[in-house]
Amino acid sequence: MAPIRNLILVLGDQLTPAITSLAGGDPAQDLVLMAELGDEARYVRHHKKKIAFLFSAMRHFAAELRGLGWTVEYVALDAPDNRGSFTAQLGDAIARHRPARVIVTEAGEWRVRQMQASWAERFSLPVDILPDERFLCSSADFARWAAGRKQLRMEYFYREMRRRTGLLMDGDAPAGGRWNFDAENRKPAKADLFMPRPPVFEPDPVTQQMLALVEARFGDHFGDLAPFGFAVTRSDAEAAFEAFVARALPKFGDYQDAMLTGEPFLYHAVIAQYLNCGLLDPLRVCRRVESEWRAGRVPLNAAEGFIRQIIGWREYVRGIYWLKMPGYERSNFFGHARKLPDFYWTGETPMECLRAAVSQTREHAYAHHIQRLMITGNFALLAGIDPHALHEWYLTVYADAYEWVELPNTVGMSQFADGGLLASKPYAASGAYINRMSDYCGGCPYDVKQRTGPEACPFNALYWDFVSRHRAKIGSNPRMAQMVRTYDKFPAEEQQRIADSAAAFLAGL
Ligand code: FAD
Ligand code: DLZ
Ligand code: SF4
Repeated sequence: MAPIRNLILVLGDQLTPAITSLAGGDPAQDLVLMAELGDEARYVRHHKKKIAFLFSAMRHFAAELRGLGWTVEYVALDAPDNRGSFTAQLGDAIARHRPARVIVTEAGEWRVRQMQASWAERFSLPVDILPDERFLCSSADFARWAAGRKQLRMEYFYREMRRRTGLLMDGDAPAGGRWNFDAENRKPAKADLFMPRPPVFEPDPVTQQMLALVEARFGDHFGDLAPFGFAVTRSDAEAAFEAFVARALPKFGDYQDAMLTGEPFLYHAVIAQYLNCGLLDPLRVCRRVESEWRAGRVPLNAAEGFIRQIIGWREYVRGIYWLKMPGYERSNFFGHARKLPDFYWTGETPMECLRAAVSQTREHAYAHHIQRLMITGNFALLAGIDPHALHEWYLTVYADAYEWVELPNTVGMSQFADGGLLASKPYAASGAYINRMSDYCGGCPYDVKQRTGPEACPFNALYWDFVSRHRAKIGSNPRMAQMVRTYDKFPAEEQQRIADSAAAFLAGL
């Protein structure tokens, strides 16, 4: 190969030829660098399945790029010249190839972006850090939208994004006359023999090799490697998405909040791991879903609900992340400090809802949104778990977890640790909510109808104890004030029983 003009470093979550660092490059003159790095696999001890998925997807992407004519220097985890970190690996490549400049697309995480910002000085070389155009709203655009607003609310941001993309718009008006059809999306699900399941992709030789390597190097990390069925190529990720569109999307809206024993995926898309690493494009999947609605094959509440998650929530949480980092990571509005209970790792708890959520997380590196928010998240909030420890748990255990999306969902949405910047009220709920939206309680030794005592569902006393403990902080929130008033109407003896039950349960954690 002729002397290298530019060295293009492609990160593990930038697996698309359309990424800005590659889009302006020239396969004839530029060299692509990719590396499987110990530091990235261990900055939290990621789920084994997540590491195997991402490294296999990276290997397949390197092959895709070679097919497009690129020269790729791919540093495998067990290569003798693997330097273990982005900075060391890049330094090594610069010393050997002496490129004129380095080109990267901005990293998704603060931590890695700090590294990128240090490289020009460190290596005495121009380093172009290009915007990540997979997102529809840049950090600067979000900051402009947020400036001067007393409250940031996803719903208003989402409307802007609908107007900007034209998705589900009829001229200037939202399709169907409403922006949001969530009121129709709260149905509990029933067991159904014909429930769709995400397709399973048999590991090819590349993935099989990766599974063995991950077992050898990261065998002590959380999670099961087998069964492994994730897509690791763009075409298989597309096929997984198409299977969702054909089979699950029509009911996505109706059952979005439902939870069912033995059905970890229900009518969810199970595509966040593909979107977040670049195998699927967010705008393209939204346009595809809109076209299904326009063709009359899916109802509007399903299409709108799905599109809102992506152009609304996904973009909104990323905006908040970049607006508030680095301080956001240590938010702790309620001053919660309790250690994360061991059962978040083992799944060993009699509480059936938590056992189910943790067990499937261990097996699939997946739980759907309501399990994350209303089971593991809700429990942590009520029990007063340290939000930073919980953040590290979510970042570790899900195949789709990257800090830019996980942190605001955990710290902001689930733990209200930012004091209400992201969410309009704490997502705190007693066992009654879980009983309404799932079938877990029927198989649980605790009684969801009892509020206090050793046999009562722990969520109940913990919920009212949370309301009582934090009344000063939540009482001014109109949506929580009603709960404070209800608590105040309980007789003093009942309030005492609540405090005693919560304390006894927490002491035994
Ligand atoms: P579906 O329910 O089918 O939704 C479709 C898509 O919408 C998802 O693939 C995702 O890209 C997007 N989406 C839905 N909800 C959100 C949301 N709240 N924020 C951002 N995007 C959303 N999502 C991640 O991608 N990575 C994370 O690390 C992550 N951590 C979370 C932690 C907590 C505590 C909570 C409450 C939520 C978290 N989420 C995270 C959001 C959401 O739970 C997942 O995106 C979703 O469960 C992924 O499964 P799915 O692809 O089947 O999603
Ligand atoms: C998540 C992750 C992991 C586990 N491993 C690697 C890796 O070895 N090499 C790599 O380039 N990227 C990896 N990633 C993704 C990076 O952590 C990701 O680019 C940052 O989180 C910034 O978004
Ligand atoms: Fe969970 Fe309580 Fe229901 Fe048991 S009774 S499954 S702990 S909500």
